[in-house]
Amino acid sequence: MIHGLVQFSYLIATGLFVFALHWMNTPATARRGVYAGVAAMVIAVAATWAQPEVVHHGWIILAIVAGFVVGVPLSMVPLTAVPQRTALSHAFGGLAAGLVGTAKFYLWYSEGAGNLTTFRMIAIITEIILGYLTFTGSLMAAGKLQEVKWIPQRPVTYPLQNVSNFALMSIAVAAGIALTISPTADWAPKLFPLIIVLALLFGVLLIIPIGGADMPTVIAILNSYAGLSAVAMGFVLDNKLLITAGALDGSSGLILAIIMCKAMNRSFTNVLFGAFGQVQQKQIGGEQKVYKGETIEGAAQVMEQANLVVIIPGYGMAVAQAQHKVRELYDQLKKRGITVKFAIHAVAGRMPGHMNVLLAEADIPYTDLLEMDDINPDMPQCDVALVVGANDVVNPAARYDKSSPIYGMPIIDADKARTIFAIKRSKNPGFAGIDNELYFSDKTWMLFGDAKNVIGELVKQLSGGSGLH
Ligand code: TAP
Repeated sequence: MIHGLVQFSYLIATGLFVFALHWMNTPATARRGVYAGVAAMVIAVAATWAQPEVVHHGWIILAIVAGFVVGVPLSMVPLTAVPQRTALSHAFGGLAAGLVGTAKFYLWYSEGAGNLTTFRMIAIITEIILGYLTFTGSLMAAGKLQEVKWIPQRPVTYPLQNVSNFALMSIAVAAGIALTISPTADWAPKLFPLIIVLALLFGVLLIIPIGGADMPTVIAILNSYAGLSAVAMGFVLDNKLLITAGALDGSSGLILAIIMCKAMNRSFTNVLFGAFGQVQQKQIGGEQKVYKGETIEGAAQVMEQANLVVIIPGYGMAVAQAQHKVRELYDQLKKRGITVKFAIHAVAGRMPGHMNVLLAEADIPYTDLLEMDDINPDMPQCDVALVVGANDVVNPAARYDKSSPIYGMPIIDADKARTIFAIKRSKNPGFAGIDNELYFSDKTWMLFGDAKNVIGELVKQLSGGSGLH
């Protein structure tokens, strides 16, 4: 009876996980998606706990308390730190899978022959290799994104790097095969830790040659590794929910990584082995180019005359938390009958959907958020392109400069607009570490300053000057 109820609850939880992912497809239903995911997780934990095989209730309570102690502060990080927060979650997931696989191996080994079947051994080896490498790989990724001092941000490369990494992994897999063939041999418990150490090491070495700008993509790839290790854990523990939830996690991570790679025109191999971001900063044309500044009054006047204003947000809008001021600017322009659209690049900011989340928070209608392919054809008719803390995603070098680290990445055609106003605080480059010639164009005028302040000033100018307030 209880077994049937547990399985039924697992079915409900699986259904809710599927719907949670589906609802997260669009901002309009994303919140519902989060609630569905939370409900599914609560059902999953409760149903697992209700199983009669569970004898150590104290340990479960302790684990739940520990989860809260770590999880609640983690949930409070600013939006800009969500990628590294996500990486930490994957690290915990990977570690859990690795520890469960380790515990199960030694338990079954001690219980004698017959327990360690070939099927179970394959599942355990897959689980620990993926679990432990996800653990250290995700910690490294989180550290890089958090700009932890002792972890280099730029890719670290050395001769024969890929070959030695591959050799390391091959040794781990070979040891795993040996263990699968002779799981009850005397040497088996001694060989097992070698696989763990190699997987832990591989996680670190896998991330070292990858630059900071590729970290969000790598995190999505690690997401899929964590999912796959959960699938293997499901087979080890004979838990169907872990298998389905792990498969959903693994495939969604993979799909996300593919979407990001496409948006940057990069291949998986390029992300994992391309040492992106290693190219040294290059001066445009060798000569000193100058930026043209514009006053708030001047910029406001030009905007007032426009028919179409396209706002292009980037990472700087997130840093400045300027989305609410952007909303006020949007309102001011709309009041004047000006068409205002937002051009959303798939990898603007530091995580997928970063701009959408911020603009949705400021209640900007979804219908005015246009993806790159939908807005680019309109850019030549755009009177004003307002770049709000975006840099790499509007850098025209991506179109033609083969030596540029962002070469081939599709960009928002801000440079095709009649006038461009660009808001940023300094002359510093964007995440890829390169200059942006858009800022030196004849049609571009810089509005230096923090995005929230500059847009606030623009709003003041428009609301005061027009007599609308
Ligand atoms: P970035 O190229 O990183 O440029 C952001 C700009 O914002 C900087 O030039 C910075 O200049 C400015 N800024 C920072 N704080 C600001 C503030 N408070 N007020 C005003 N401006 C501020 O951003 P992007 O154009 O959004 O491009 C995203 C980058 O991340 C791309 O290289 C992309 O490939 C990479 N990436 C993103 C993702 C995802 S999923 N989003 C995934 C992988 C890689 P100042 O310092 O001068 O202010």
